[in-house]
Amino acid sequence: MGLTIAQKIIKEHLRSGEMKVGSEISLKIDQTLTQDATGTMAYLEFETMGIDRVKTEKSVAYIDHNTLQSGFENADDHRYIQSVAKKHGIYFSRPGNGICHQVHLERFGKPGKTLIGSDSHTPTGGGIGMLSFGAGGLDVAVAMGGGAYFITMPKMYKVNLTGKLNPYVTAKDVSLEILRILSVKGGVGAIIEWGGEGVKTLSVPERATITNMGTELGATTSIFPSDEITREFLKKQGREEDYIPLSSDEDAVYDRIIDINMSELEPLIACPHSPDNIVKVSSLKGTKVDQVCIGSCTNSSLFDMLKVAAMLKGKNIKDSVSLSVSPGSKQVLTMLADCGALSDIIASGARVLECACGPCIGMGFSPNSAGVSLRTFNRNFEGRSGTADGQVYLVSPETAVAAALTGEITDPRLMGEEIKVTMPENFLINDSAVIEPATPDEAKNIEVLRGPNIKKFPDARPQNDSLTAELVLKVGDNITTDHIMPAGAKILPYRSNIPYLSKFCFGVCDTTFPERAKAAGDSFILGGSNYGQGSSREHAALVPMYLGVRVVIAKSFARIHIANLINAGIMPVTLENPDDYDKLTQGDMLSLENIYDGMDNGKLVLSNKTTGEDIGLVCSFTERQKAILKAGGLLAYVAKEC
Ligand code: MIC
Ligand code: SF4
Repeated sequence: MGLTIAQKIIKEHLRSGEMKVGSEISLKIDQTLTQDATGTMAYLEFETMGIDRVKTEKSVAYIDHNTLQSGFENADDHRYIQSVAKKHGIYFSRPGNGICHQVHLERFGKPGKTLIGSDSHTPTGGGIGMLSFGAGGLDVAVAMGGGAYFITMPKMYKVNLTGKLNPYVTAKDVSLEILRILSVKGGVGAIIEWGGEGVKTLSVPERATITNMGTELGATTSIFPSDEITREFLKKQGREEDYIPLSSDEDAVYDRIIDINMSELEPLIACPHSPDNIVKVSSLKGTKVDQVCIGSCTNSSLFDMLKVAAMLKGKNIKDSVSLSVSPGSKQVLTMLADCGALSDIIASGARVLECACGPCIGMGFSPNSAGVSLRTFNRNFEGRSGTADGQVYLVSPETAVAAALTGEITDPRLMGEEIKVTMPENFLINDSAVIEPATPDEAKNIEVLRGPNIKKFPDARPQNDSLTAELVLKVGDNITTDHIMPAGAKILPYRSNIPYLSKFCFGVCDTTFPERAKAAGDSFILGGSNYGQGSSREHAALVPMYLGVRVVIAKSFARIHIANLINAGIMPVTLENPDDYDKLTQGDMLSLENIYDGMDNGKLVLSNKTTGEDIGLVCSFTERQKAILKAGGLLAYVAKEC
């Protein structure tokens, strides 16, 4: 039987397990990346492991999320990451060099290699045929130390692309179309491979937009073939030697095939507050727009920015609209400046922000009260923009510019003739903002610089054989990590200070949660389906762990979050019968007995002491996961193993 692209890469990197859907496998990891908001914690964890030098082929530490430096906290974290990177063999991408996924694609990613990153949009690397996964910081720390990365062997989905995008219809619309078809849960447990004749019409940045947003489907990752277009991209980046061809076998078998005819697509838009809340742009015609933001790891390539500049050239944005443009990398910004396109953007009235995540993670540029904000980003979860009642829509750069120029949601196809941009012969290569690690000899004398905001990593506790505790919080379906542990300008600087961060845990749902959880001592949380979707931030597990949460019960979980819960020593269990969700009320006293036996049998009985009812739970863990939970989290487990 033939193999898919992902299966071929998995086969080459398999460290343990059988490539059987649903069973646990572990992979050798060639490259890692971190960003600052998750990186500080990941490097603290790496240091705890006591390994001198990373064992990967390449590890890169990016500073791109927390760049406001509104106090000493961010600056201290940057300094810590820079020094720890230098000492331990990690490349350091300075603040200003760009968004991790954009820079990694341009400068470091390689087809056929494996990459894990402490950021959920790491699958962007699939745009050049790299098998890349978002993971919690602890998993990245372990991979840097040479340890394998564990996943559940995914199903294989194929999206068969035919046709060709029409003018003003873009790769972003392809991403939104697949979200419309599959929803934010539709990719869970699957790798999405993009194939078919249509693939040849898409450039690497367009492919990367699509693999980037595969994260919003809940997919394990997404990947494109590596072909002549990939070779051309790498050649223009001065690294043709990194190219290898990669395609699926003719007789590869897929669990599901989805057809998308790109010629039939039209501009789409994701409405508040979920990336799968998709309608046609034309159906919202005339909706007044207050703010437009262009950028993020989804749409900040040179290709995107040149199109934006071409549409804005010689025009002024509407008085009522505020427009921000954040180029994805120093390379993109410099090339925009060199060819004059940056001047066209500035002249239109746009505010050019630095090459960083910025508004995407609520680091400034929050919309006005109840403001309508059109963003070329990948997430529009409630409150994420920093304005609690902000109405965020996700769109392509073309739809974004159309709104900025007209002041209302406008089908970009009405904006006149097709825009044509000419991509340069070569990209401008200048890696001056990437600092190389020290040699092993030099490293001995490098001091790691820690600021006062870096607090001790909280100790996880082993799961005991029984637990009686209160259900401190009951929440609904599709709870995101932005609900559990919000980000944004006010909170993000404290990512290395779990005690402080804990004051904001679940703030979007219930501001009384932190106090109540602390008072309860041990506790349970109950969620609906797809609990923990969204980011890879392990803080969404570490902070509840710090507040005493021992078990999270849900109808179903998102992939990265379930791994983060186990790594933090919190036991994730699912309801055997999802309808039993209604039999549990916040405040109920719950009890679990014989937890260890239950872990072995895959089943537990939850006694609701308040109502007297018993509820069946499924707890299917691998031997390794059981050992992690019993040890009190991954760090304790790794320490025991060494
Ligand atoms: C996000 O887009 O939500 C983030 C911020 O990039 C997160 C990482 C984090 O919370 O630091 C992600 O996607 O993993
Ligand atoms: Fe940064 Fe936004 Fe991309 Fe997350 S989704 S990495 S915050 S640009």
